[in-house]
Amino acid sequence: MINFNEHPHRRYNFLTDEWVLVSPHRNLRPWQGKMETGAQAQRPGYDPACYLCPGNKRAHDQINPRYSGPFVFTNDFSALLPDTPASAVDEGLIRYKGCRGTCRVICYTPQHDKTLAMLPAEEILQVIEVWCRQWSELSAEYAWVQIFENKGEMMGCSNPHPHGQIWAGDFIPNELFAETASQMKYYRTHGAPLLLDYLQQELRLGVRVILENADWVAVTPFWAVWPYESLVLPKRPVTRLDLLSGEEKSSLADLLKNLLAKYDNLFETSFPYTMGWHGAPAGEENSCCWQMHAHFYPPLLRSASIKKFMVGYEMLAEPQRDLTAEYAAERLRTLSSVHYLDR
Ligand code: H2U
Ligand code: ZN
Repeated sequence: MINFNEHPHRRYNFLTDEWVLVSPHRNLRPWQGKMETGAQAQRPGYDPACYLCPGNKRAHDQINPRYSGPFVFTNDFSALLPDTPASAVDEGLIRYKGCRGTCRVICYTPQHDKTLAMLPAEEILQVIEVWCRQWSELSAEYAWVQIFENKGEMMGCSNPHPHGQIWAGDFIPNELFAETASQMKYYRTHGAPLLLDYLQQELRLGVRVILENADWVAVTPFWAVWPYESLVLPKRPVTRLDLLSGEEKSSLADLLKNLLAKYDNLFETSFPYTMGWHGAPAGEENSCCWQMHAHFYPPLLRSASIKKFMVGYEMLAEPQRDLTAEYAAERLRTLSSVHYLDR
């Protein structure tokens, strides 16, 4: 076997059936320049100009209630609408379908100056409970519910008030289609969920495990694309978010608290990322092949300001990374899980 840390190689992503190019020799040169930390402007606990703060006005003259826990509302600029008429065209190589759906915004807390990483585990648990309820409610009507968060300006987040989004639609998006196909194919030949077998292998090897507790594991996937990417999985077979037990929701809050603190501690900055949940689509017949999970895709590479650009080769050929997944996992594993602002 080649030395992963010295030679360019390609790794296979079993979940999406794609390859990623790893060029670790590009990273062997010593760290140059200082490690910048991300000095961030102090935000007030309440911002009268913030459209997500309690009691404030949003677009279209909607007024937020004076909420005290997580607060969900229908996105005033939804990308999907519930009343789109059914229509489809299939003319030669021109094909389209009308689609229906809805988009919601979830404010995690009324406190404008917090992030999920800075909330106590009990308040992260309230967010998890809302995710589960929203998933159940919207799954009753729509084929796919995507819960996600874009965090930080670097990831295109439009407002620092801690919030995420929920989009539900009457179709299965590409990423889910690929994950379902791979898990189904694996289940048919091995009779076990792909991600549970993968998890067992990672727990045996240990090198890519970032942290774990009684119910959950966070790993840097072997096939990671983003520098400090992670995959969060329950240890027990669970196909969908709304099938988690009360205990699993609490232990998830603890795991997220620790993982997010490690992320913030890495460059002593409020770590940007896109994160989101995947699980068996509602009404999916062969859902036993599915293992629910969260993906964290953070863009930072070397410091609070230097990000990995997914550009030339990545856009035109295939994703490429410099840090090995093992290196990234080890750095995160050895970092404190006490948030640097709480020390
Ligand atoms: P992002 O920061 O991830 O873009 O999420 C903010 C969402 O809030 C965004 O989708 C919505 C935007 O459409 N929004 C409202 O629904 N009402 C507003 O008054 C402003 C922004
Ligand atoms: Zn606010």
